[in-house]
Amino acid sequence: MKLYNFAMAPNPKRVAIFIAEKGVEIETIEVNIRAGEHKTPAFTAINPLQDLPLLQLDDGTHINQVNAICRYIDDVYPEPPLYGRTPEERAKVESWNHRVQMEGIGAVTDAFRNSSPNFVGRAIAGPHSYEQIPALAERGRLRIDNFMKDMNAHFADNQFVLGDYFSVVDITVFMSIEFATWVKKKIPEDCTHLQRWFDAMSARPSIKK
Ligand SMILES: N[C@@H](CCC(=O)N[C@@H](CS)C(=O)NCC(=O)O)C(=O)O
Repeated sequence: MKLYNFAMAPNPKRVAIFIAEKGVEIETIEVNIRAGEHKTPAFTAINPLQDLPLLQLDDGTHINQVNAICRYIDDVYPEPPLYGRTPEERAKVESWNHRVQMEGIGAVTDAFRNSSPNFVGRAIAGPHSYEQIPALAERGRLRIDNFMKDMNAHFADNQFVLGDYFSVVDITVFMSIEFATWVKKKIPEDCTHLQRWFDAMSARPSIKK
């Protein structure tokens, strides 16, 4: 297995943390997004979506999308299970992960890509060109505020997103909060439950790594 990676980018980081939580090593190949290496014909041939991360299996199969990659790794390395241990937990992981993908990662992506001068004409990742919409950046910032408030309320009564069970969703929330600093959004001072959870996450070996 090989992981095509761009170590500093938020979506590849989600997979890197997931792999570290599994305690395994997977060979990585850096593809520099800033240098446009993900747009070359060679990379496009293996990932027409021109985004990272991308997993290459030993038989040459390619798997894109963070969640598909993490699910595959969870199947191949089942311990510790990060996608739920029971049908109910698996459903809750799916539900929460979808929600956080939209309300966390999605909100920050909108705020960042619709405002950064580096993403003019590239407001959405992929092979098609999309112009920035400043109103979407503004709405993204509002959604980040609401996401942080909602997660703060959730963590008032929960150690992790799924109660006392650490799952892939905690990684998705963590990277949403980390990525939010790219648009200068920090956990508000009154979000003490979210801050407590974030500090505990930051102390995990997988994240320190
Ligand atoms: N839907 C994809 C999103 C991946 C994505 O947006 N990756 C960014 C890096 S964080 C990327 O490759 N961007 C390429 C670009 O901006 O052209 C997933 O979840 O894997």
